[in-house]
Amino acid sequence: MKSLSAITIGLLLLTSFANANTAAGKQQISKSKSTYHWMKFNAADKYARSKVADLGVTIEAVVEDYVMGLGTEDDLKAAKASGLLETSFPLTPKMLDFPAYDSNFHNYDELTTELEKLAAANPGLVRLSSIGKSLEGRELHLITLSTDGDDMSRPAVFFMGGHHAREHLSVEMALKLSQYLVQQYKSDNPRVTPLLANRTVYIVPLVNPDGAEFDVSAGDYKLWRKNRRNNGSAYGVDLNRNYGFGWGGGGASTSPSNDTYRGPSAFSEPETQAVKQFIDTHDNINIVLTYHTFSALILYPWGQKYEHIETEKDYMVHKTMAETMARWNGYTPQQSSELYIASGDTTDWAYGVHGIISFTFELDPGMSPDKNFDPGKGFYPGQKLIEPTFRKNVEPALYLLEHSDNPYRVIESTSTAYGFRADIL
Ligand code: 0X9
Ligand code: ZN
Repeated sequence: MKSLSAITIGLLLLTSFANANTAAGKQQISKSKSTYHWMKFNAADKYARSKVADLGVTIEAVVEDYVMGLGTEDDLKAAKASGLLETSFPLTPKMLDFPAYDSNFHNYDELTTELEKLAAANPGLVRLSSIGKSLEGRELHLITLSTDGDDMSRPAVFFMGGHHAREHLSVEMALKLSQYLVQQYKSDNPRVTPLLANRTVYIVPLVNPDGAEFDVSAGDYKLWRKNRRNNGSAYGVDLNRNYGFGWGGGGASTSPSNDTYRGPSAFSEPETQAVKQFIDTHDNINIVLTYHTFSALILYPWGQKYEHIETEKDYMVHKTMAETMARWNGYTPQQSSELYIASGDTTDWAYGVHGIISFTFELDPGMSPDKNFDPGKGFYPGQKLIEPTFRKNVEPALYLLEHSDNPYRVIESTSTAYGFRADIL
């Protein structure tokens, strides 16, 4: 199930990290008394990968019979005790620094300015509003693209980026998508113009602005993932473990200091509450796509269990759409739990509660100039990756918009093969 790019990652990971780490005397990255460790586990199947996810380690790449993960000092202890750990080493600043040439990424203020400009220059097409406020009071910006004042009368796709603080590339994807659709509409792109005349596009580029700001607040990266909830002993809730469908199941930590901390209760966080409230009140949303980084994957429910979606036609729609989109972006399409079990994520909730066809894209990892995976760039892949990653993901976004009136159209041609009757599609 793994893509070639993932295999390339595997070949490069160990040598690159080993080399980086032999440069003696490098200061280790510290975060709240913790050092981050890169870990390589023997985990040949989804069951073993789920065991790793249950350790609290965040899984960052799946490579043949191994997974690469990231965790704190405490996570490393648990990893050693698990018997699955093969190697590990601490990350160095050089691996994490945000180089000066990456200034094309947008921090919160820059993102706000771009969205304001887009809305001001395109009245009647673009509306900038907010789905709520983050814990620290930042607006959770919402761009609505609709040629109709009543955006809820048309079928919609809801795109999100930035659930995880350090996944800045996902924010750029959502921002660029809003800009691209507007530009193409205005230049009468024969595909985009009719599309925007018949659909509503909702885009929240940055679900976790507090975390993203914290991640870049000191002029370098902090490798931060969660929001900035003060849990007393530690900071942050993993917003992608905080949604309320199957919340509290596997692959989510009960420990506040852990990177996959699920929070004290489902929807305990204002950011996930805002997404929930928005989706709950917009029943024209038929498809959700949430951008993350980095593994080059297209994921769909279930993530909390190994079983397929029980309703066969829903399973087939997810599978068919994921496989179709994979032809354009080259990612690997699979059920989320094929990667590893994780509970409380966005797509399980959106599909589980609302029946919305829901995808997680894990965007591209950073590549070194010789096209090999560069572990130092995995989390911070460099601005050169923004444009090509966006380009390969335009077609999937248009495809989702085109099918948002009735996603089940994608399986009509296979309906006989799967025993469906036309009237239930
Ligand atoms: O673990 C996550 O939240 C996502 N990966 S990330 O590296 N961006 O953190 C993947 C979520 C996929 N869902 C499940 N496996 N349930
Ligand atoms: Zn993520």
